[in-house]
Amino acid sequence: MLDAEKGFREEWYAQPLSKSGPVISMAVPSSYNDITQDKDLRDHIGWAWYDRLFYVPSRWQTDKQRVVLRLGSAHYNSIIYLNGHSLTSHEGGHLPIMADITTKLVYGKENLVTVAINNTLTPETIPQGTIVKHNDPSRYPPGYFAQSYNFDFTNYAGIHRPVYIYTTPQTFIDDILITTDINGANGVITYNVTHGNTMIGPSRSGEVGCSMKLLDNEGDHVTSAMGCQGTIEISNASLWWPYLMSENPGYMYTLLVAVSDADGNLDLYPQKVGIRTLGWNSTTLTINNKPLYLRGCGKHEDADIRGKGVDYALIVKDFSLLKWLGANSFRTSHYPYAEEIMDMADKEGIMIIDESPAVGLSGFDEALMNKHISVMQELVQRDKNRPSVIMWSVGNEPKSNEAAALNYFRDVVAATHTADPTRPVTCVLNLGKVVSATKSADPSRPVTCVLNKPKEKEYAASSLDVILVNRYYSWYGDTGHLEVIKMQTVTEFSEWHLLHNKPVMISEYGAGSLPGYHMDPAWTWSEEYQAELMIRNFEAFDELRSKGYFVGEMIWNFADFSTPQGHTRPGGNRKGIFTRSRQPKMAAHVLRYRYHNLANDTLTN
Ligand code: E9O
Repeated sequence: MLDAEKGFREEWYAQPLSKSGPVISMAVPSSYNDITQDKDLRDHIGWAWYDRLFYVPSRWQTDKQRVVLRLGSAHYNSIIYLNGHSLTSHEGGHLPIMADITTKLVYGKENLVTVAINNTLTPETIPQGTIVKHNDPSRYPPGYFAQSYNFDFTNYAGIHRPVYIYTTPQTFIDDILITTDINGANGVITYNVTHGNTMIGPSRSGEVGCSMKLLDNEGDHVTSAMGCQGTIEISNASLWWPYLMSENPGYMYTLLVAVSDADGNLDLYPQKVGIRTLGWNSTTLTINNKPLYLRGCGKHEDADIRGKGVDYALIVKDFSLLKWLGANSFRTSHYPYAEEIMDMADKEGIMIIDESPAVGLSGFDEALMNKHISVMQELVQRDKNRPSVIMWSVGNEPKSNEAAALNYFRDVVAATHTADPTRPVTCVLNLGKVVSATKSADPSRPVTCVLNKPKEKEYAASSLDVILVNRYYSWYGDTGHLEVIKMQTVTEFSEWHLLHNKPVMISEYGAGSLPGYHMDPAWTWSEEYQAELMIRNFEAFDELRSKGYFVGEMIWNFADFSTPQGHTRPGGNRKGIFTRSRQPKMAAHVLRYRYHNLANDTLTN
C-alpha cells in the first residue's frame, strides 16, 4: 500500500493493511516498480507498506524453540512490526535484517508482520540522492518534488530478497568465523564459533560445548575436532581454485558445527569452507601463491519485471553465461548482491570484488563516514567466510577530488582492514584522469594525451591496496575516435602504477550498443563500435600486462540494465555485452574468444 505520509499517524501497522485502504497485490521477493501497469507505483518516492498474515505451530513453543525472522534485504530504509508492535528497523537496502521474535509470536494462532519501507535517498543515505522540491506554482502542482541521484541505475525498491522464519534451539550458534591458510600441501582451517542463549522458561543450561566434523565435498568424513575455537590441518588438502584455474574449481569442504548444552539442546550448522590464501604486493595479486589476472564483468541485480528481486532461474542463467564467456570474476557493482548469488560464486569458483552501496559519494563528513564504516562492517560480517570474495570495494566513483576524501578513505579503508585483515581493500575511481587535450581548437580531429589534471588531485588512491579505475576512452571522451584508445589507456594506467606503486586494473570500460544495429566502419551505438572499442582496449591491456602490474579487466557491463528515463539512455544503459534478456551481442562473442585465450595463457604460464 503506497503511503503519502499518513501510515504512521493512522497506525497502519496495528491491523491488516486492507483495513486502512486499498491494497495492491505484490510479489516478494521483487522490486515493486515494474510489476503492475500503475505509473504511480513505478515512480513512487516515499513509504510503501507490505504485510502478511501467517501461522506458527504451537509445537515450536512446547519444544522451546527460538524463532528468528530474517529478511535478505529491503530497500532502502525499513521499519518492521510484529502483531502491531515495532520490532526492528534497518537502514540500507542490500544487507540482511534479523530479529528474534520468540516471545512476540502468538503460537498456533494468526500473526501479522508489517514492513514499512522508504526508498528516499538524501545526502545522508548511502547511496546518496537529492530530493528536488519545485516551488513555482505556475509550473508545478503544490508539493511537487522529484528524486535525483548520482548513479545511473534505477533505484528499484521493495522487499528484494526472501523473507524467512526459522527456528533454533534456545542454545544456538550465533556466528562462525573461518580463516584458511596453506602449509605446503596441507590446508589449515582456523575456526571460532560463538554461541548465544535465549532463555525460554526456566533453563538449567550450564556448560556449552562445541564440536566440529569436517566433511569433503562428497560428504565423506575427513576429521573431527572439539572446542569452540581451534585449528584443523588437512594433509593433501583440495584447495579452492577459481574457474579455469583447476580441474575442480570452487572445491568446498563442509565444517559441521555442533553446539550443545547440558540440557541436551543441540544446534547444528553446516558451514561451507573453501581453503585458499590471498596475497598482494605492489604489483601482483595472488591466490594460493599463484598470480591472478581477473577476467570479468561489472554486473547489476537487474531484470525485466522483477527489477532487483532475487530470481533463482536468472542466477543460474548468469553463471552459465559467465562460464560460457570464460570469465573468472565479477564486481558486485554497486552494492552487495543477494546471498544466493554469492553461494553460486563460491560453488562455481567465480571470484568476487564485493562492493558496498557507496556509489558516487561526495561531501565527506564524519557522520557519513561512520555510516559508511558500519555498512562495511555489516558487509564483512555477512560475507567474511566466502572463498569467492577476494577483495572489498568500499565504493564506486566517489568525488575523491574533494580534499576531505583523504582522511575519509584512509579511515574507511582502515576500518575495513580491521574488520577483515585477510583481504585487500579497494575503491573504484574515475577521477584524477589523464584528460586528453583541453577543449581543442579543432574538434574535428582526435587529440592525443596531454596531462592537464594532476593525479594528486585524487585523494582516495593512496589508501588503497589495489587501484581500480573506470575509463571510457572513445565513449565519454574522444567519442568516435577509436584509434586513441590504446595510447590513452596505456599512458593512464602506467601512470597510476608509477604514482602509487600498487597493482592496477581497469574496472569498467565499454560502449553502448543497440542489438541489431550495424554500421561499418564502426559508428557509435552499433554492435561494431562496441566490439571494436573492446578490441582496441585489449591491445592496451596486453601491453600493460607485459609490464607486470596490471591485474585485471572488467567490461562494463555484463547485460543491459534499467536506468531512469533520460536522453542519453535509450531504453536504459546499453553497455551490456548481453541484452537485458541475456542474449549475446557481437561483443559477447568477442569477449568470449579473449577470455578463453587468456585462461589458456594463465594455465600454461
Ligand atoms: C559507473 C556505472 O555505474 N560508471 C559509469 C557507467 C556509465 O555507463 C555507469 O553505468 O555511465 C561511467 C562513468 C564515466 C564517467 C565519464 C563522465 C562523462 C560525462 C559525460
